[in-house]
Amino acid sequence: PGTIRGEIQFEHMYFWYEDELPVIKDLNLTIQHGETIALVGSTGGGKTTIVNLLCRFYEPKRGRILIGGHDYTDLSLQAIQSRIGVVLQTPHLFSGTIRENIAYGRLKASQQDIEAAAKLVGADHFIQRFEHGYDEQVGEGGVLLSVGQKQLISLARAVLSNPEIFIMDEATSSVDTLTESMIQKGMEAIMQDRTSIIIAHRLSTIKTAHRILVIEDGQIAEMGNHAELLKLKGKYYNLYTR
Ligand code: DGT
Ligand code: MG
Repeated sequence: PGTIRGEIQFEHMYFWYEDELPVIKDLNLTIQHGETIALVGSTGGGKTTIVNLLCRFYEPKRGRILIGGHDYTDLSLQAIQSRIGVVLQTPHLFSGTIRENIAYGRLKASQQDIEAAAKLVGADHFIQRFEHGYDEQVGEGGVLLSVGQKQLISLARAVLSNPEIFIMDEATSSVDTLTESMIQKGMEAIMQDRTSIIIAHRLSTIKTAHRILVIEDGQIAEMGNHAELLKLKGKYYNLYTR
């Protein structure tokens, strides 16, 4: 008991948006507590939809999702979202300072914690260069920042929330590869002992995942670790060597 804290299960899950075209088709998957899963696959395959469902922005049309062994529709929305730290494919900042955007309502967060989170994700160096540092205004929706900077601030926000489940949907897609490789170790430390789901088109960032799932047409087309999938010489191999 108590060992399935961050376990996630998808049971015979189906989903479609309002146009009713099937997007997720009979997804069955158990992600162990502490496991790092990577979702890859061609555009439109359903990866972000899986994240939307897990955060309960939408609910499954058929089948169910269990978090920590409980059907998640029995949990409150707030309970679910407080257990999940998510960096969305399109990062959302609100008008305010960098500090406020990282703290995101966590009124008790100290400057030290905020800076530690920013350092871990490689955001601290560009924040320090602003005239007002952490007190710099980001503008409406973060217009005064680049997409990569917004991504790193969202990442720092997710890190600071210290979640049981950590989800990154193309979280560093607009960050330069040097910064990305510099934060790799920090990100691995975050993912250690948490259930983590990473989505990335840049496959170098997901090589170390425990399991990689190729999602095609709303289904799991291939599953295995990096070495296993390369040996298979299938879809993952084609994505990787393309
Ligand atoms: P990506 O990010 O381009 O690699 O693609 P995925 O794998 O994240 O795909 P996803 O889940 O965004 O889209 C799966 C399918 O669902 C695709 O046919 C587009 C469709 N879809 C996504 N979001 C919506 C939505 O809000 N409304 C409707 N009607 N369809 C959507
Ligand atoms: Mg997506």
